[in-house]
Amino acid sequence: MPQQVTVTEHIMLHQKRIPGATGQFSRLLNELVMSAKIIAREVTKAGLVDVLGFTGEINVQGEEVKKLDEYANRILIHRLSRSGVLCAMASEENADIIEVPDSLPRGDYIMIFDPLDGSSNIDVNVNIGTIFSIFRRNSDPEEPLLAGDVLQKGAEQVAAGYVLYGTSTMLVLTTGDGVHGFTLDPSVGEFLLSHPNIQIPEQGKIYSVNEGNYKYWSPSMRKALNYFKSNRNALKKPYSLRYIGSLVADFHRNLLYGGVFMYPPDVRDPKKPTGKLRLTCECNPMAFIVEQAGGMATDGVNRILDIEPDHLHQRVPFYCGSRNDVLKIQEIFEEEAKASAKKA
Ligand code: P6P
Repeated sequence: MPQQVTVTEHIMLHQKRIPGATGQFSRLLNELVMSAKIIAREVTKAGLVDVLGFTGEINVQGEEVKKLDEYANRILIHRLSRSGVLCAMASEENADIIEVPDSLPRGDYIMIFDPLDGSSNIDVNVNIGTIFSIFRRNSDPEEPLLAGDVLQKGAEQVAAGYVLYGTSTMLVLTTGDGVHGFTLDPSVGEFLLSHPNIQIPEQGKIYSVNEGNYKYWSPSMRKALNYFKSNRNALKKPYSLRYIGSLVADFHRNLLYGGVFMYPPDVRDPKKPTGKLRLTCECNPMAFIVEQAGGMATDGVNRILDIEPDHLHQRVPFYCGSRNDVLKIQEIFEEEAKASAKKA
């Protein structure tokens, strides 16, 4: 009979390899797992609100169920605040850092999360996800929290992962020793190890980008896109385009099959000149995961994990996936920059 390893056992086994981990780390991840189970329960019912007429903690109005990202946010903040492990959190849904109040037990970790990324896809039953990033506090715990404790560069993450709510609910996690996938077995309510040591293929066959923004892109991004669509690439034939419009779903497919996800800067929305995706709650965790799986993640020039955040909701260009494909994008951008410099 195959060994069934729960995520809790995996964390406990791993904890031995986290220097100084006093069990805090395991408790934090276990609270996250509990939150994921609660969110998964509500997400799977989202389409039934008109049939069942109830939604558990969300009121019976249909539009409330569509605000599942608010619900997921409330669940995560409530449970993680009571883990006794965090001193602060930051959420894609909240403008400012959320400090754990003195009335609750506090710890030395900080979690940044997107509670339900891609939530606009709920109405059409497309996979959505929770993305998280975990840091240790650097400053003296006896002193007030510093912004720099939260705005650490991605290379300082101690763990990152996502929960993918879809045909099955999966937790994909790295604590710096590889990437491991756990699938929720609803019959026992446990996440079981289903994808140990995930490695992304070095060479992909898929590109993921919203081509609807083509006319808003730079010439170098258009050149990169045309590379993937041409016969003059590593495959000697066009890559396949796969774009779900939900980061966790697009990322997860590329992680397993190989491929590259791109969200470049565009001039479509002047409020988002550097792209749509957020550094701290989307790009950093995905970059940590993809590097641990043997892939790459850059902003087109810099390694995502080396970027020092300026502010909590900073947006960055994002190119992430199979190493050869991300390197090729960087090569095209470098060539275009040199050509432009010569013309100048
Ligand atoms: P677009 C979802 O809203 C999201 O934040 C990511 O999950 C996804 O990758 C991206 O936006 C899709 O954006 O502009 O292509 O619809």
